[in-house]
Amino acid sequence: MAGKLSVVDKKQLECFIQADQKQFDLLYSFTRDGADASTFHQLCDKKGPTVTVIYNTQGTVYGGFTENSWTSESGVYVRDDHAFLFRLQHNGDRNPAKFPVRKPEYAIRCKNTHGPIFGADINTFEGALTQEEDSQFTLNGEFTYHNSYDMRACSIGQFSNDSLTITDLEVYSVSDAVPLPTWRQIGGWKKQNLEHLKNEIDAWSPPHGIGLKTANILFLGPVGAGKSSFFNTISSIFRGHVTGQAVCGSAEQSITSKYRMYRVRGSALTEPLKFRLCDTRGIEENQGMDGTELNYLLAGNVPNGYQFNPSTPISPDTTGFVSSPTLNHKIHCVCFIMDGTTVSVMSEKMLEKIKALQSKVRQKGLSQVVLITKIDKVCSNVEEDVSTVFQSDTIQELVDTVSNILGIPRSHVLPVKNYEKEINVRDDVSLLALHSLRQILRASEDFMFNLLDMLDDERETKGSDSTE
Ligand SMILES: Nc1nc2c(ncn2[C@@H]2O[C@H](COP(=O)(O)OP(=O)(O)O)[C@@H](O)[C@H]2O)c(=O)[nH]1
Ligand SMILES: [Mg+2]
Repeated sequence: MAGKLSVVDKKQLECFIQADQKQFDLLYSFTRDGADASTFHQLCDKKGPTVTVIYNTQGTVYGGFTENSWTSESGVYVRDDHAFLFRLQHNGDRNPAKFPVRKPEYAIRCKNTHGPIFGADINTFEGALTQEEDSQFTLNGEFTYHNSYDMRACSIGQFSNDSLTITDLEVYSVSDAVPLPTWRQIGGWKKQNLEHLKNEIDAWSPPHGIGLKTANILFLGPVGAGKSSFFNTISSIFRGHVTGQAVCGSAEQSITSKYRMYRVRGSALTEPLKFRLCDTRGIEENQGMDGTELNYLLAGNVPNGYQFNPSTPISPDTTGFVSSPTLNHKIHCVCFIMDGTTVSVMSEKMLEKIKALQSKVRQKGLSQVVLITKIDKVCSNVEEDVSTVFQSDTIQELVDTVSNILGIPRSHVLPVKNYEKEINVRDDVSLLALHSLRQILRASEDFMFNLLDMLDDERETKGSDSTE
């Protein structure tokens, strides 16, 4: 049994302990082993650093950490300068707080007849407790506050609801985690890595010398792959909350039928970033995007906001058709967006269609990148914690498969999880999405540098012609 602590809670505790990565192994729990002080000592004594976690019936999760081992003494206090009490959830909501030890000489108390005791503050239970109806337990210890721990302005109600009715008490050993091997390095998953990426993308602009104001990135992929959602994900990161500017979803009316060259900005007042994400209708086996339409899109003939019409394909006679597009209208990089849950079982016909579109992109000398979406549905570890993506064998295999199917180097095949059911932005989701976006921008730079080379060559040729 793995215990009830979620990945997010474990990360929060790592942050409280001020450690990089810790491994939490469940030593003891009321529901698994029975609420008995002697069992607690049998399973938890001499185990080094531990965390005791209490879950009450009101959805509050709190407890204490000690670096020292529990032992079966007759009631001795053990000094611990790094012990602390903590709260993870309050009334069902995440509400983390750390309360450091104030009198370290009284940090924990080891008593063979009792469960975990933190200072003169939390005395959990004594002897054996019986499980009540509704699988509850009532602790028979005593909670008195502001003794050995600095509770700051937190009242007993804000800490534990002043309630001793709980659903479980767990003790985990806390040890240094052995990092799993990763198959792709991205330079860290910390908040500062995210901020760094955000600043880098914020400051990004096309190379000088070709007169380009923005990079135009076209999303191509089957209906429902997550094209509109990827734009929303990027927009959410810069706006600071999950947004739904591009309509997405699987219902008929939410399927994209307009061509939109979206700009990304932090707020209505800030300057847009120097790239546009171009969302278009999806590829379908028998209809949707075709080669002619794609050529017009790549060349920059299709006006922003153009409504696709299945019965009359776009042509130079279409209202708004941009007949003399400049480099600023053209597409500079194509990003294929594939649904990670279905890509390995794609029909032959769909694959043929995508390959035909790919060859049009290649003919224009444009860079291609593939995003694999919905990786949360492919791997449950990734669903809980996106920062495990490059430790997942399943995702690695998926990247290999897509790279083989589409003939695109693995460095240009990027797994992402879009914001979809979330209300708030999450660092792990944002970091992976921005990392992918940076790869896309770099791919668009490849095309721009080729263009710059050509322009330089032309200038040199002209220069040498005029000096002859
Ligand atoms: N779980 C999950 N769902 C996603 C992800 N990306 C998109 N979706 C969902 O897939 C559906 C289709 O997405 P949408 O962006 O409209 O696809 P589009 O047709 O390519 O624009 C929507 O219901 C999204 O919420 C993802 O990374 N994870
Ligand atoms: Mg869409």
